[in-house]
Amino acid sequence: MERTFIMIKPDGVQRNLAGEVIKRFETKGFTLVGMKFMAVPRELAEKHYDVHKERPFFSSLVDFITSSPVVAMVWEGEGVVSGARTLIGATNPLTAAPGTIRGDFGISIGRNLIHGSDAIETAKTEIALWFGEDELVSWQPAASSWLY
Ligand code: RTP
Ligand code: MG
Repeated sequence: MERTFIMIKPDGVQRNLAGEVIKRFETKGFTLVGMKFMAVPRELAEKHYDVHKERPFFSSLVDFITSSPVVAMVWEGEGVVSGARTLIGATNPLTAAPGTIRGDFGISIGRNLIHGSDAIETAKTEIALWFGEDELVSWQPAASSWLY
């Protein structure tokens, strides 16, 4: 089954939106298989955003992600990588559709509340970067036979 890496960024945690975000993923029907509340070491933030290392906003992005705790999660389900990006909405919260997490709760591109892997291959890399195998739980929720 497909998995994706989701992180509630420091602004999402500070604004008490962690429960709201988790609720949206749960009620959609995706399955939580890993979660941890953590301070992000700078080296991990730099690796996570390595693809953006030449961009002008890279160091401020790493400063932001390491500034306050995050909730790191792995969610599972059919089409969860693109499905999660749909729940999250466009990168700029001002243009993200209402009904999406960024569209409902954000204003600024540098404070867009949540990260979601952008492709299946990226998700595999990010999950391996953030979680050990022993931190992920494979399980079958009773509701899945009513979802699929
Ligand atoms: P994310 O990786 O955080 O899920 O966001 P994303 O795919 O929607 O956007 P991406 O292009 O990967 O950019 C990563 C994060 O960098 C910040 N950003 N700032 N100031 C800027 O122009 C700018 N552009 C991007 C955003 O916080 C974005 O989430
Ligand atoms: Mg991205």
